[in-house]
Amino acid sequence: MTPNLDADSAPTQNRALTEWVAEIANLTSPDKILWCDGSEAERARLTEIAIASGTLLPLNQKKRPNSYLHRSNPNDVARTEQLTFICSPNKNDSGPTNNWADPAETYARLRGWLKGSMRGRTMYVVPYVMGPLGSRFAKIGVEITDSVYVALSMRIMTRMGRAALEMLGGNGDFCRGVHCTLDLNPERRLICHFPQDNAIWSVGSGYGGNALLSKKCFALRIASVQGRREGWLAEHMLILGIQNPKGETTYIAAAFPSACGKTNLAMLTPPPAFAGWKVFTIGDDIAWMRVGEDGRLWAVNPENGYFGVAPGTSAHSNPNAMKMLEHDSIFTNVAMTPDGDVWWEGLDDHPPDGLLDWQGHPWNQNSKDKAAHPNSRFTTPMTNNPALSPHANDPRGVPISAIIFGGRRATTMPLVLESESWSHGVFMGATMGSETTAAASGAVGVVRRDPMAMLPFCGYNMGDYFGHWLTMEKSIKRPPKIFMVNWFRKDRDGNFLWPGFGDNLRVLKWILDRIEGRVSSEKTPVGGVPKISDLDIRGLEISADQLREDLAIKPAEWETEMNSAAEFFDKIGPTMPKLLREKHQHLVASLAANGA
Ligand code: OXD
Ligand code: MN
Repeated sequence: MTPNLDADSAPTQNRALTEWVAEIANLTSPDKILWCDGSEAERARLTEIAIASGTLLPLNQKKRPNSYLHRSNPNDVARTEQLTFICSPNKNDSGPTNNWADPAETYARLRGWLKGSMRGRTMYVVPYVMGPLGSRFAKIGVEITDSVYVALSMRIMTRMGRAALEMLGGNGDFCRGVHCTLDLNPERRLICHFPQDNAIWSVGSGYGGNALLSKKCFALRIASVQGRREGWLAEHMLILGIQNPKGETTYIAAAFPSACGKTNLAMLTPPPAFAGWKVFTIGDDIAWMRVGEDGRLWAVNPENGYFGVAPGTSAHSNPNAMKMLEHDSIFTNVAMTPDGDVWWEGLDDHPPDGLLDWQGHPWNQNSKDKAAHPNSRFTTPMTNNPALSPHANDPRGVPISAIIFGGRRATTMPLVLESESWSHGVFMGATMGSETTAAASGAVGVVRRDPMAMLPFCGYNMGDYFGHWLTMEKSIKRPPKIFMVNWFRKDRDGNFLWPGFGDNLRVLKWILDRIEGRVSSEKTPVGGVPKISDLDIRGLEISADQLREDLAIKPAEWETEMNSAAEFFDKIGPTMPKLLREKHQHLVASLAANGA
């Protein structure tokens, strides 16, 4: 039986929305349509439904109130870049780094798959706002989904429900997201973006990065296209504020590929020697940045929660995260202890006896597989974060003084590197590479070019994206300084050269000193590096040799790096900005002059 599709039963006067919901309901034939209002009562109701169906397992409610475990289908544990498509009308608009499919053919194919697909299921209509309410940055999306896990997760990750419908009003536009899990068969799994229609269709996966359409699909792939059109930037960046002992706060945005420690950096706890310093989180994954009237770049975090990687999260690596996960969180694919708590590799050195692994099988220390999936996750509201910035909801955003690009690199990349100018910083971002991680399906630990950490998330031609970054210079009269960092360089024996985590504040402090002109940097062919004496290493056991090794620029390694960057630039082809090619040639020549 088709449910009541009468527009009068919808909690909105927006005809475009009610007609679209009716169209998708007619296609998918759900038993029920539920318009999510975002209320606490609704959360409780949906949680009961999820528990009854086995989608959520209650954790020990004394230890972790309102927290649940979700076990996903083992074939559905990470983003699937090979199944992710940009369906722009013109293939060149998606560019050589994205998969492209013809929009009309793709719509037809997906409609075929979705016909009657929600029979026996509830269709959740999830309206949401990205960005602080009342902000000029804010945008609306609506996700239709057949997954109660997705509906509950969207309530954590976005400003979901009534507020979105109020903002939408009778005529507002919105991103149309259709999500249907089908039977989770990888043969019928596709994540498709139609930037020209402000639309996303995601089918056959329940994994967060594929299924929470607000996140990678809207806030990066679709929004990057909107940002280019409207003159702003949608980036895969955390945003943090650093308060010095005088009480002055400086804001930094930083791009790192998935599972390279963005969440840890965004809520860093200063080392003991940094008494009086504080780090505040604005966001841990995505930044939307616009030029303000003062000529500075201002940023908001469009999200309202964190979808972070669990393994490696501990009282040492991220004490704030450990606090924020104490309640109101959904864990996905972590291990469960006999008393109904969570566990993952890196949480501590003592996996408790009697663990169930991420698939619910008994696990012990002799088991050959990990207890938690390497890409197991937590979903938690940002208000749980003890380090949340008082400006996280500020409609104006925060002014950005520095942009950092970072990768996971065992060699080549120094601890920190300063660019000479905006365009040189864009070149650094464009030539960035990183080792792959478990956040995407496929091989782990292979270096690939991942410019600005946006390779999987740029919704249009990457050459045009670089061009857009270069063009932004004209309107940013007071541009942030651009840096690169690498926390992951190793010595010859495979040991990390830098302790990382809270000690990364030492590097951020040097960056602040450079912004204020308090220290100088040493010029190298690839950018500026700190003088060892300018790095604040009070209370840190690290030798000058170790630091020198971590800051070393080795021309032969850079020659290999630039060869790989050249291959990438060639792959981009005609849209690759000439200015970046010239910078590349110039760098290769100066490396040769330095003995590469
Ligand atoms: C994420 C990712 O989940 O980048 O943030 O994969
Ligand atoms: Mn991410």
